[in-house]
Amino acid sequence: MNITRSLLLSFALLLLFVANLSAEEKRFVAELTDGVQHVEIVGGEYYFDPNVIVVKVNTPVELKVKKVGGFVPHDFIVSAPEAGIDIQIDLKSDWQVAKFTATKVGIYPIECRRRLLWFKSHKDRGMKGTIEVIP
Ligand SMILES: [Cu+2]
Repeated sequence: MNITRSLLLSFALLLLFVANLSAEEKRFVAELTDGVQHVEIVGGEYYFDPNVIVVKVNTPVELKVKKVGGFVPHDFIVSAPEAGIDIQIDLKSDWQVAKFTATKVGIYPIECRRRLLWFKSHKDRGMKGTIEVIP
């Protein structure tokens, strides 16, 4: 193997490593207070934190979301009407509240559907997550 090829290979491995880092799982189990599960999520370039939310089925959820960082617009979308979750919020720098009660155990995707021109969508850059509804 010549030096150019081994350099290219090292670079590719480095890219894979960085891509995995950006997909790091940050798990949060909703806190139950007075019968309501509370969750706070921030969105930035290009992530949600936390990005794995665990909630109990048939128990109300109060989910607060906001964005941090620059001027890039972001949204927060969970489209799972079959499970009682249908959220579409344009993120602002102030907290916004979504209330729902998940009615079906399962794993449902969270995503930002924004995209600038022909660039990769925010979701493809890592701005995604999941809501895990447990029994
Ligand atoms: Cu975004």
